[in-house]
Amino acid sequence: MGKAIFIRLIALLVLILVISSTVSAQTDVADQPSAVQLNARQHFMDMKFGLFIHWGVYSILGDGEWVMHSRKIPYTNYKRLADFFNPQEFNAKEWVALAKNTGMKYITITSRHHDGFSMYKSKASTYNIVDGTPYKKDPLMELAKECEKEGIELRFYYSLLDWGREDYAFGSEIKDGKPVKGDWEGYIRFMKTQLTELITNYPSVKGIWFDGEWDRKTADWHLGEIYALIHRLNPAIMIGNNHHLSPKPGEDFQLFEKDLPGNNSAGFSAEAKIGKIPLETCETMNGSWGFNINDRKYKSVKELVHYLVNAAGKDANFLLNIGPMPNGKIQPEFTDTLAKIGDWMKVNGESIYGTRGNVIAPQPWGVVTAKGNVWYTHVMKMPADRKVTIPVGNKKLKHAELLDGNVKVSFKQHKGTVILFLEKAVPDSLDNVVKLKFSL
Ligand code: FHN
Repeated sequence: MGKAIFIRLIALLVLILVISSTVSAQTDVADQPSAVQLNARQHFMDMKFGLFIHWGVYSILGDGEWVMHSRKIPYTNYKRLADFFNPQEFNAKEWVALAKNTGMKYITITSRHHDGFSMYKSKASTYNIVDGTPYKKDPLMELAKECEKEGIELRFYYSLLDWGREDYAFGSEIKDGKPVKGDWEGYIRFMKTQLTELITNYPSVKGIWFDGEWDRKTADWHLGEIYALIHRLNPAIMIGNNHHLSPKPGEDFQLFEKDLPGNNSAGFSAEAKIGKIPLETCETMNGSWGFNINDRKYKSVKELVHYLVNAAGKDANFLLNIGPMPNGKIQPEFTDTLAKIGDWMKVNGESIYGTRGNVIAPQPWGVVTAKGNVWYTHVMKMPADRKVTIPVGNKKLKHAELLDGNVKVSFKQHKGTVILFLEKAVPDSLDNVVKLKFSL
């Protein structure tokens, strides 16, 4: 072989290597999060409180979003619900104002749940609210515009699982990483097209919240490609996946369902080790995600405020769910409770927003959140002697006051602890927040 040919061969080889590494960079998640992603994560942790919305054609039957399964409705019959879905009273302004007045900083709404119905205008499936219902309008577009106007972040829930599509072939056995029936590659392509629509047609969207991976634990979901696609389209979008497992490469926040991180009280998170990315926990206002006309197990204002505070104490955001009615209205039991949570947030929001948790382990009386040299002691269960002892190490406490009313609190610092004397606190208050200012 001549020297010139040899050099050409080497050059060709180098070119092939460069091209293949570029291609893999486009289809795989990056090893390290970008600065944009890291910023988005910090901002997300600062927001702390969001509104989760489960809304779809299932709301017509008033029995939750799993009604097709619980009532054993064949998919061909279930699909006809779209013919009656006409939420004339939906008003994006009212929904965004509700979130804002509750003290929430973001909204995560179902763009498509397990029934496969798209709540937005999708070219990839006519089974969507614009092309498949008498309503003919796109509520997600209206929400996106209103959220942008009001400074509320918008995020989309997206179901990986689909009960109705032939390419998904729900119920099929999985062999070698894919279902035996259906068209797995076709289904993955379909999802990529829909996600591209959601990101490019709603450019203000800041997060994608996946769900349903647990339906096919042994399938190859092509998540690396899907995550890389999302971050390529918009690096600032945060990806979370409710797979109930430890975080996977490419994910920006870890989700916990009906569960404070580390507690596994709902039984979903046995396999989920807490990772190094931001955390979020979601919970329902009664017992249902989608509208359920019979579910009257409403959680009290106190329970929900405590959930938010305990989540913040564990460094997690709280995503509180509502299931709007089929007419687009939100039931008064929810709006009343949310208004009261909003009142609490107006006084105490400073002890939640922008704070970080895991300052000290949760105590019998409550938790601590912190912002630099300021700690917020959340006394949710007042000790009978009205004294609270906080381990503070070698930090020097300068000043302590009740956040509600700025009432000075007396204290004693002793051997690595601070003892607060809370005789001026209201014992049955939802949460007596004591602001502690330490010296620098
Ligand atoms: O099956 C869904 C359910 O309908 C709902 O969307 C919740 C929300 O966290 N996630 C799934 C169950 O894990």
